[in-house]
Amino acid sequence: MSPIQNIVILTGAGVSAESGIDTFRDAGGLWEQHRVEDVATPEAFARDPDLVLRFYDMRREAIQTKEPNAAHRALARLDAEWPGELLIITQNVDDLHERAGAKRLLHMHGEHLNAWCTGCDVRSLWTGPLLDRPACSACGVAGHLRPDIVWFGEMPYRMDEIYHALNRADLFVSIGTSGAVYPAAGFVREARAAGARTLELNMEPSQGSYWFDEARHGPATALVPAWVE
Ligand code: BJW
Repeated sequence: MSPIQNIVILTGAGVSAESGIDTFRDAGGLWEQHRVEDVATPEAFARDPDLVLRFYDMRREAIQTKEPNAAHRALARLDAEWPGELLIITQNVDDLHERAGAKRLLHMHGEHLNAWCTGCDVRSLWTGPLLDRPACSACGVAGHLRPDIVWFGEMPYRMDEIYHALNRADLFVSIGTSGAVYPAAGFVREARAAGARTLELNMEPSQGSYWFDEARHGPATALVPAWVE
């Protein structure tokens, strides 16, 4: 087997669970408390913007009280020390990877701490509430800001970069994701087809566990540091 040089890591809500951020599909997760179609689609936002903005204002406020955990820190250490190519693709919209120090990081489903002005198409840092329809800091016009989150039916970000990295990967590692949401759920097959070894680190077998060469099950704060060492 040739030595590993290029690593692609996909992370999901399970990596932030032990920081106190709810996952989506676990018992007690966000989708048990809210109907996806009420809060995470462009149609929901068009139908009831107040409901959607209130949901995201609440989550934006909550993540600012959370801290990175041992899994985020281990990945940041790997990022700092790995001499080859490495890309952390996160589906998470929190900022815990970057607060732990990760640099080679890409948010494919957007970021809680960004607002997107659909008037001028500028995305900017936004830590306060959006419900009171503030003005965009770029164009100054009020009423066009929405959470910079990729909702169902919308195109995830930076897909060209992602597929480029997957096609160069020698090792693909999926951490804390259920494998229920596409296109992320298909990355393991893409990387495999390009010849990568594939590893899953998750609390339980994911929906796509069949596609992994190896799977380790347990909490991310134990599995990820142990894998990185
Ligand atoms: C632990 C742990 C611990 C717990 N330690 N582990 C039919 C077939 C195929 C596709 C489709 C279809 N119909 C529609 C689609 C497309 C759709 C889709 O996939 N739907 C499925 C539901 C079927 N996808 C889209 O619409 C996407 N866009 C798209 O496809 O565009 C077209 C396109 C085509 C081709 C190429 C490119 C584009 C957009 C998807 C947007 C997803 N957005 C969300 C919501 C954001 C809003 C918000 O944050 O409020 O993103 S959905 C939600 O799910 C969020 C997450 O990023 C995403 C993934 O969830 P994740 O991270 O896996 O969390 P969970 O909760 O599911 O799993 C957690 C896991 O962790 C579990 O396994 C636990 O066991 C584990 N865990 N604690 C380790 N301590």
